[in-house]
Amino acid sequence: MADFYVGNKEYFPKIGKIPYEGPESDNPLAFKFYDPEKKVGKKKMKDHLRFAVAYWHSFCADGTDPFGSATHQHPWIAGAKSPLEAAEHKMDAAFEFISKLGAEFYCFHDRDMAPEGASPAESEKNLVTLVGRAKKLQKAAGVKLLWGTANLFTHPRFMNGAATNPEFGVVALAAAQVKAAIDATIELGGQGYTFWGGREGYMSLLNTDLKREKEHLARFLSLARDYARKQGFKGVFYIEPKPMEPTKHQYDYDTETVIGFLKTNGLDKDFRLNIEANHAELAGHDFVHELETAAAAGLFGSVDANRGEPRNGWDTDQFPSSYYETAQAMYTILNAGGFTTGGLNFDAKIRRNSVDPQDLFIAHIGGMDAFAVGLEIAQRIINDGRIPGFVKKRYSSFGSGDGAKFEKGELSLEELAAIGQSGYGKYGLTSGRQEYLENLFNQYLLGL
Ligand code: XUL
Ligand code: CO
Repeated sequence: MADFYVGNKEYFPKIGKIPYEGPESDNPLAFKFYDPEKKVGKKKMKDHLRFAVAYWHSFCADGTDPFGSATHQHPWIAGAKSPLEAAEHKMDAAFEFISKLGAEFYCFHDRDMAPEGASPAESEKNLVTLVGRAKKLQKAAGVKLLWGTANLFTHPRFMNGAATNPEFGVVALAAAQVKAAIDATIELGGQGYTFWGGREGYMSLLNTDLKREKEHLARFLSLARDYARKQGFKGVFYIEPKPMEPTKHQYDYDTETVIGFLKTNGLDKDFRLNIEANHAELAGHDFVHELETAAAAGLFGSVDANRGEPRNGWDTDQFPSSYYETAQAMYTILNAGGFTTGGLNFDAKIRRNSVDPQDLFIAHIGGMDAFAVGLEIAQRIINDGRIPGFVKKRYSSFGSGDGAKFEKGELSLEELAAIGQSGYGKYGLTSGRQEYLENLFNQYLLGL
């Protein structure tokens, strides 16, 4: 990828293309571990990891929190004569950033890219205008769209939900927005389309018909799928589970809940899971639990890479930094066959008080390095074979004989019971060796 910026303005003038300098480097604006061309197993690092930059956190969020106003002074906002022009400047800055960082993908919501107009038609026109610009910039910068989505949660009209809104008119307006966002995603060659159910849930059951709302959600997703397929969309649809925030209870609570919902409604052929680390934590799960659960159902798709703050009960969306967590995640992802259409999207934001222009680069560099380390550790575990070998051996009694018959459904409960009685006293006290495996994992973590 070339050093790249458009127009007559460079928005990050003091920063060039981020190089790989290796673990000994003390340059904060260099990768220490992410070496895109390096082969790990059968693929290059960049093809394993498929990094994406999130348009909303990196170019729209301004550090505002419930207690304070904006702290991030985005240079691309100053001097624009209209919201549309501001959106164009923001897009130029976005592609300059993504290109200099060397991420291959990005993700966006319709409203991140183009401002809402005075009518649905005007909003769509704005989006089409910006999509035209994005198409050119994607090509020039060698950047691709991982997935697109519609923001169905910011505007006041969605305060009671979008597809699950009790008013039909709002559901229909949400459809207008999703239709335009699907068109935009197709136009930009998006490999996926994501549904995060921001306000698809409830605040109180006293005013909610839960059964009806869930049926409406299923209907809405089916219609969106049918429309996109009719338009020739070949990519994957993702549902991104989150248990709460902004609603008290969100219908896409966690991976297991979403799997049940997709299968109940015949959506499991087209939809997969986009799993976010911080959302897993809010649901009371480990990130890797959610990944493993999706993989076990054959529905693992993509990742929103970030981390929470274990002592907070909300979505802090911090950049991932724990090698332990990235190694666990990459081990599950590699075992699931790796990414196909999905990737690692940094749904993460720099802190409110990270106000230097280079902070955005440093945050992404750290996140990319953390996953590169995780990938290498995961590959080491697979190559060495002791952990996967242990798990295989642990279940070996199902590999042949009566155990294999049981798995194939060839034993009745009576037969199973008779086998159990004849083996009484022989089985059950085999060590799970968790501490040994944890020690091994720590050795791999240090490259030993
Ligand atoms: C919100 C969240 C969203 C989705 C896209 O918690 O994760 O940014 O990723 O709508
Ligand atoms: Co997300």
